Formats: sequence, C-alpha cells, structure tokens
Amino acid sequence: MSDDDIARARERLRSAARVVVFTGAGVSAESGVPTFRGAGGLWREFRAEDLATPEAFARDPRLVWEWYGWRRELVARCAPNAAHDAIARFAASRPGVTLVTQNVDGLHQRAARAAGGNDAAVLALHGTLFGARCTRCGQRAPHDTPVDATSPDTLPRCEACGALLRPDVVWFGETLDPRVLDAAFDAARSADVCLVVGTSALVQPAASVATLAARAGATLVEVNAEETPLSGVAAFALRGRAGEIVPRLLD
Ligand code: BJW
Ligand code: ZN
Repeated sequence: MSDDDIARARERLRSAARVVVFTGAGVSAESGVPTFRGAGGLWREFRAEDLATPEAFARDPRLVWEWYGWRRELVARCAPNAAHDAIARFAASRPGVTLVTQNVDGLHQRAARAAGGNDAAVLALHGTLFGARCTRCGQRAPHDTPVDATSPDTLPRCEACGALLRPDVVWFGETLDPRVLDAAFDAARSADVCLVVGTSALVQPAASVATLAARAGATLVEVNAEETPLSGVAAFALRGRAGEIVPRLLD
C-alpha cells in the first residue's frame, strides 16, 4: 500500500455521490473489543455452537446470558477509536453516506452522537448487545442493566408477557431483520463507492453488502489488517490498521 493508493482512494471517496461504509469487528479492535476470528478472536476461545445459536440459548439460557453480560461490560469500558470517529464525521458532514455494520458493540452509534450525526441511521445488521427481545411475544427493548445470570430464575423477563428475554442480536441460523437488510442492500446497489473496514467477509448474508455493491459497479475500497475474500475484487485493498488508514481516507 502506497501513499498514492491512499490518495487515489481518498479522491474517489471525496467525489462519490453515494457511499456505503460497511464495517466488521476489525474496526473496533483498536478500541479493545475482541474480534471473532483470527488471533485473540472470540471464536478461538468460545464455541459459537454453545453461545451464538438459538439452540444454545434454548439449552442453556443462563450460560448464554452470562457470556453476553461479560461482553456488555467489556464493551462499556471501551470507547470509539479514530476510525469510528472519522466515519462518523464523514457521515455527518455530507449527504449520501450509509453506514452498515455487523457490529453489536454500539461504538459507531456513540461516535455518531459525538459528531452530531444521526445514530439511528446506522444499519446494524446483527442487532445490539444493549438490547433484549422477548422469546415469546418478540417485544424489543433497550436493555443495558447488569444481568443476574447466577441462576435461570434470575434471568431478565418480558414486562408484557413474562417470558424469558434474550439478547437482541442475530445468531447463526437466524434471519436478519428484513427492513435493515433491505435498506443495506438498496444502499449497496446504488453506491458509487463501498468502503469495507475490518471484516473477514465470511458471514452471509452480511458480506453480500460488499459483493452486491461491487457487482452493481461500485468501487470497492477495503481496509483490513489481512487479506480477505474481497481483496481480489477491491480496486483498493489497503492493508493495515483501521484507526490509522480510515482517518487518512475520510478526514
Ligand atoms: C482489522 C483490525 C484492525 C482485525 N484494523 N482490520 C455454510 C455453512 C454453514 C452455515 C452457512 C454457510 N453459508 C452461510 C451460512 C450461514 C451463516 C454463515 O454465514 N456462516 C459462515 C460463517 C459460514 N449465516 C447465518 O447463519 C446468518 N443467517 C442466515 O444465513 O439466515 C438464513 C438462514 C436461516 C436458517 C438456516 C440457514 C440460513 C446469521 C449470521 C449471524 C452472525 N452472527 C454473529 C454474532 C452476532 C452476535 C454477537 O456478536 O454475539 O455476528 S457471528 C460474528 O461474525 C458476528 C459478526 O458480526 C460476524 C462477522 O464477523 P466480522 O465482523 O467479519 O469479524 P471477524 O472476526 O471475522 O473479522 C475481523 C476482521 O478484521 C479480520 O479480517 C481482521 O483481519 C480484521 N482486523 N484488526 C483493520 N485493527
Ligand atoms: Zn413477551
């Protein structure tokens, strides 16, 4: 990656009418939030089958809540980094920017609020760590109070119907909220540039945001510490840390 690559990608972003920014766990790595795959990733230490599937929750909701409670506390101690901040300023300073994230950590939303932008406009494909929804009636609510997971009887319950609440995230084998996914795909299809930051691009249907955009003619700009399946398709595959490269592209 040369300074010239960054300058050319930066110019492409500056002159684009419509930009989709698509992010994954790598954008939050420098904030101290663990990624999923790769060294130090959550799936190296924990089995997704035990913690991030509807079957796992049905089997042992206490264990699953305990894990999500731990992740909530971890993320609550983290702050948005230079990449989140640059993306938030970029989105707040011009029209035509759609931010699509796979992350459930809320750091893009916190950065958006700090930049005077619209945190509600962030399309969070995989939900949020700081929400819960009812396993029976489906009612969703913000939920960021500590969870007492010492026993199944102390787990949070729905105010409306009394059934068990679950984290408001999307687990393996579950469908994504169609309104959020459709909005992301629509933005991808009409984008001039798709800036992809810190995702292994392995999880579907989320990764299709990038491939749809590329297929529809968008210039793909990838920022990642490592090569991914998107690197070969990207017009610019910028190798390095999001917190260093993204501000150079967007500020
Ligand atoms: C940096 C950096 C720095 C690090 N700077 N870069 C084939 C077999 C089996 C299943 C499937 C299959 N094909 C499709 C599926 C289904 C499955 C899937 O995609 N599986 C694949 C893994 C194979 N998908 C689903 O199940 C989805 N639903 C679905 O398909 O519904 C239809 C359906 C219904 C019924 C039956 C079948 C289908 C749902 C997927 C939900 C994913 N959920 C999770 C957990 C969310 C909640 C939680 O957080 O607890 O979402 S899994 C996890 O992966 C999380 C992430 O959002 C997602 C993506 O990960 P991400 O963000 O890319 O992170 P990493 O760690 O993978 O990558 C980090 C990157 O950053 C790396 O590239 C680093 O290099 C880089 N990096 N530091 C720049 N400083
Ligand atoms: Zn309910």
